[in-house]
Amino acid sequence: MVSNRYLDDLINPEKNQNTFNLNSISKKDCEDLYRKLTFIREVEFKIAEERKNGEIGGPVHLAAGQEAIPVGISYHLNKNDYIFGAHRSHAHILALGSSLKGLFAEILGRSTGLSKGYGGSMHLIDKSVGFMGSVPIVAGTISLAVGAGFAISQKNTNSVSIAYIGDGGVEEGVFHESLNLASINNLPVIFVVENNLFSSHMDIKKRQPSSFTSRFAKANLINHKIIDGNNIIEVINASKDIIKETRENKKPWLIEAFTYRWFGHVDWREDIDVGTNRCRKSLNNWKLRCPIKRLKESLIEENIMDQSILDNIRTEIIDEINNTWEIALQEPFPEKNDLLKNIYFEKK
Ligand SMILES: Cc1ncc(C[n+]2csc(CCOP(=O)(O)OP(=O)(O)O)c2C)c(N)n1
Ligand SMILES: [Mg+2]
Repeated sequence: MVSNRYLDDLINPEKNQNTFNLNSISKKDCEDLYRKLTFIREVEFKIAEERKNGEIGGPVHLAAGQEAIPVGISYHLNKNDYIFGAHRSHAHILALGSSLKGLFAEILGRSTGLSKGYGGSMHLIDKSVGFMGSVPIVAGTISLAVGAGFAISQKNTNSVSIAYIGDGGVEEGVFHESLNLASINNLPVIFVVENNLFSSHMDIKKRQPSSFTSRFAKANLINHKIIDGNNIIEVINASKDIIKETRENKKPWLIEAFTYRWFGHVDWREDIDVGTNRCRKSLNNWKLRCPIKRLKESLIEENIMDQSILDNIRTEIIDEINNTWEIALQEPFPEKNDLLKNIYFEKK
């Protein structure tokens, strides 16, 4: 039974700024996690910068601040699982090990991009790592994840299907229908609600009678767990048993992970003056709850790695990202004649 105090702290930006207990994770994994989180954060910063200076033509939805959720969940996934994202999915596809060059090329509309340059930032796919797709239509992939759950159940394999959903996505009818179908059919689907307390510029307090969306799991007799999405260790530990149980018992779960995005809804601005209750004070407090800062401080506190090693790793990562960006910029655009190629079915 989780205490109300714990739950209140999860949505209070002034709480949970502490370091982590790293006992459950090996030294090597600690380093890997730091690398992965830092890599994804710096990729998002690079995209923000290139969007700002006009190199990227289309909108980008950035997840800086929210990285611990996909990184922690992906820790237990493999390429035989089925993972579905939404409009803010750069972190999710990278956490699964997809190609950075493929992501950059896609965002730049190049033919070597993950969706051959036809989709841009919100249309990502890489089946080789289990990522089955992301779309801009809010809640658009939840029912597809349930479909994958049906397929797993028919084939009787031990894969799982993951649906990443925003707190805004929960407000679409298809979310509720999907929970119902997954529950009644005992499907191995894990609904991961990334509750960043905002849908575009609207605070959840103005939209819902409660900030906790996991109550909808209860209504459908689905087990659920509520966690601090900015605590990488908590995400890893909580999702470990849930993913294992879902593989074995073929029953859905819902994880509600609280977090906050550093940028505004779309593109590079912080948007602290846009929307309800988004202000400098709460953004600053959420930055103190940063999953990377907390991991870094924990690694130093427990003498696992020191500041200079951590800083060198970050510098190496930034160099790699900048080099990959330069390579992606040289990639070709799709051919004009191919524009209609993947739209209409053509009989061979
Ligand atoms: C069906 C539909 N309705 C509205 C929109 C406009 N829209 C795009 S993103 C978004 C907010 C979604 O919020 P949430 O699901 O919490 O995800 P977050 O942006 O916080 O990651 C909205 C309303 C849309 N793309 N699709
Ligand atoms: Mg949201």
